[in-house]
Amino acid sequence: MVKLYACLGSGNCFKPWLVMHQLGQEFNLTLIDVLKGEQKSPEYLAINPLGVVPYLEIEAGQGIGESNAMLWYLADGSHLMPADRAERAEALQWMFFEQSKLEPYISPARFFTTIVPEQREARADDITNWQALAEPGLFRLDAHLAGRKFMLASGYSITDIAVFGYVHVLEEAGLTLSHFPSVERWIADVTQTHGYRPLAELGQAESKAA
Ligand SMILES: N[C@@H](CCC(=O)N[C@@H](CS)C(=O)NCC(=O)O)C(=O)O
Repeated sequence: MVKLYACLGSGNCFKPWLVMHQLGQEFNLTLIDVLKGEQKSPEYLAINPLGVVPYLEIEAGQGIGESNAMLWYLADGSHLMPADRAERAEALQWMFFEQSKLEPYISPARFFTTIVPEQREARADDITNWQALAEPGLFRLDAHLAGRKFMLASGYSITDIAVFGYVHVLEEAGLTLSHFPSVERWIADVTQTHGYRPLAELGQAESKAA
């Protein structure tokens, strides 16, 4: 059985967790407390030398880093992977967009606004900067989603899940969802898809390996 190493509250960890729930795939979950630095422990570095989560162990000694690569692996051959060649390329396009134009700004703004609010004041200038850097990507995403239900024409896919991971919690980064009305409508549609589970449930029910 595959094993997901993840931390609570992370949009990146949420992505493979949600895909496995939506595909009905069994998995083990091991929680890593990044606030305590467990991702840099010798035990964890022996599993994932990059020292970050998420990490998907597919068998002993073999695993995948990078959340969007995990989605690609997990969805292979399923209804969450677009069947059309051009759409698979479009899926990758949006996954790279998510990791270059959205996640690098929404994630730290959210971290210092909501996850460690005691550091919010000290990082106020950085937060303002990250919010400003996130906005062009969010306006681009909003324009793409205007008039379409999901990211790809063929319907709900890992493309939506990759982008959803951090975009659906943008208000926790101090951004304003109503500025992006098509994104707001799309978020509501994603939460209605089969097997959807919210980020707050990550770590609530799964078996937790040591
Ligand atoms: N691009 C990577 C990002 C991985 C990442 O930076 N994970 C964060 C949590 S969301 C982490 O482990 N941070 C702790 C650290 O960098 O030490 C992905 O999509 O998986």
